[in-house]
Amino acid sequence: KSEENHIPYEAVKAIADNILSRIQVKPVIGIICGSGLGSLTEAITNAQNIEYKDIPGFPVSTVAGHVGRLVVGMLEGLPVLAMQERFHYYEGYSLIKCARPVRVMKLMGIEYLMVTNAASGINPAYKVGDIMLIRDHINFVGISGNSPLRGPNDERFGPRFPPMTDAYDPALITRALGIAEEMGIQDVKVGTYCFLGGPNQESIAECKMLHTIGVDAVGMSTAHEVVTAQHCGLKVFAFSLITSKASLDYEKKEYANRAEVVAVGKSRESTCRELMCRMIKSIAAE
Ligand code: R1P
Repeated sequence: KSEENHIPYEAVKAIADNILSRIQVKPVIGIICGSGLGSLTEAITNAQNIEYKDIPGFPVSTVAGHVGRLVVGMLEGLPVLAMQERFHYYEGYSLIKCARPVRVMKLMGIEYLMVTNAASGINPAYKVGDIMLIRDHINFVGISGNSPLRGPNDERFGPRFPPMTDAYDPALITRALGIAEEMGIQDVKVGTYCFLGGPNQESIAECKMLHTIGVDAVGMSTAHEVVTAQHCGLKVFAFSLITSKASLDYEKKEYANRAEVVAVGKSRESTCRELMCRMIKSIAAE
């Protein structure tokens, strides 16, 4: 039950203080690395690693191959904290628990949240390897009432009914488009991400429905983190790496698999890392 994982403000603060007491810097940027994108952390200098299992009150990743640690250090002149990697609803945690690290970041003093994920392209114009800047989301898990904000609302985090307009900061998207152009990234996309519960991949009929309602890419994460970040006033920048193509046609079936996700992540890791670094550099220059 969601309620089981609800912890009070003071307990979130205790986790934040525990981490702060063990690190040398005070991060202002939080990064959540998507599947296959853990190498984003390789750009962090003076890196200090803390395993999730060594942080009292922190969840622990259960996905095979996931590292499960915080990487704290400097990136482009700013102190950052990166999650390598995240918690998914399908792992058995409530959304409240999956998104708990976002609140921990907030109480550590973090101001910006950079979110990445591996997603499947629903938009027929999308190709495997494309980068999609996320402009908005459709939170299928949340629409029916399963929200990381369910339960008592503590105003110290944010209001009971937070708006989701501009949850993905429009100015950061505009800036990223300029950076992508400078980098020569071919055909960067801007689109709508859809969060489904997983862990099964989408059926063909589901993909056709998602296409009809305006989804560009689909995955099993991100929206609950962004809802939580928007609630507590973090500025969010997010992008998806398109690691597979969804099937929209019974005559052209696609069979997404985990190895493909990891391989595409590997082939695009340096581009994703550079985009992230340049975004952080631009924030440092603000
Ligand atoms: C599927 O291979 C996994 O990759 C994506 C999907 O959501 C799913 O968890 O992971 P991230 O969203 O964490 O990148």
